[in-house]
Amino acid sequence: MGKSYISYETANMGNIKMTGTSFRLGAGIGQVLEEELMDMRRRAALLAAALLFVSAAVMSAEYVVKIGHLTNTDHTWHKACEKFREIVEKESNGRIEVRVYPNSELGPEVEVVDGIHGGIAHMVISADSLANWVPSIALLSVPYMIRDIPHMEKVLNSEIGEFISKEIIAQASLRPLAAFARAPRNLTSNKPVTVPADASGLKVRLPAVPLHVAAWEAVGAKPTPMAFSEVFTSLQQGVINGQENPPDLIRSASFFEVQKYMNLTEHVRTWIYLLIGEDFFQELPEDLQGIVLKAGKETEKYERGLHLAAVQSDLDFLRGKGMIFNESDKKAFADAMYPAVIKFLQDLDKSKGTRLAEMYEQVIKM
Ligand code: 2Q2
Repeated sequence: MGKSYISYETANMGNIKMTGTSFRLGAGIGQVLEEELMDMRRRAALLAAALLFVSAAVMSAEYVVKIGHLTNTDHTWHKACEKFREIVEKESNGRIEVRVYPNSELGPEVEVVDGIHGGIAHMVISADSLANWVPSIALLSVPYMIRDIPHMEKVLNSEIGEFISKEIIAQASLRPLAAFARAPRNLTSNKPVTVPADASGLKVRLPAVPLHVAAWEAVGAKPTPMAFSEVFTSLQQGVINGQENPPDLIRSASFFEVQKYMNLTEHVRTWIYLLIGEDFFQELPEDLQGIVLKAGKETEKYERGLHLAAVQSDLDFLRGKGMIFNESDKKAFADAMYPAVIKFLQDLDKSKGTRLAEMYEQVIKM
């Protein structure tokens, strides 16, 4: 055996650059040295494998996407975010890593929006709470406008739906990737609320959305806007004595533990978006943009299936938890809210140049 020379090549493994040691051995080496040499080779191979393993573990994705939302992990929104994560991580071969933060862990909805604008968060589930940025989104808060899911889909896919989507990109710098259908909002309380007069003086928590406030003031309630994550404790402590949300969120946040009545007011039906920060989206290379957009569409389909299955089971669950379902007089609530709602839309049209009163008329004719 002549001059032997082993080396392992410079290995470039993610962040770790490793240059191999070379061993030079003289001629005329006997069996012992030969064995030693084999041993060295084995050790070198083992070391290389170990380093490769370590580097794979510390190798970070090119992009990390943080999604913040307000439901628990059993809710369809969370499952949808998990689906989005799966698709995006797989399709991008790990170039994008998605982290989902449920239960407002990344902050309440509007704070996540602020976080996206500040570059520390990337995605959120939101809609009418974007009213501060996007005046036209008030359309999604109009009570007794959307009748059912087929009607919702018609509106969403109409020119009006397209227009609102574009406004969200232009004015809130957020891009809708998916739209999730929502169950109708119901008022919960510790006394039955059947007609508007029953809500008189009721301290009702609302999301900080001006049109919701106008509608409930018209009914005679005392609206108290606050973040969703504070509602449970506020109900428990009596800071408020009612709140209104779709049954799935009443379930997700365990409001049934502190609210006895599910008043079937069914006052707002709408949808909610899975949104990504537009600046962040524009930073992504085109192929990753395509993956994100496609994943959004798949997530929408997946969530719709889960949602349709959840609507009845959420009601059954809440009944099982002892909530008393109370038939509210929807016509009476609609009549009480209508003048204030129309005036709100007209005022906004005047002050912000929106066309909401006209859009409302179009939507109810669809
Ligand atoms: O009560 C809540 O906070 C939610 O149901 C909100 O309606 C929802 O988060 C919207 O504010 C969406 O922007």
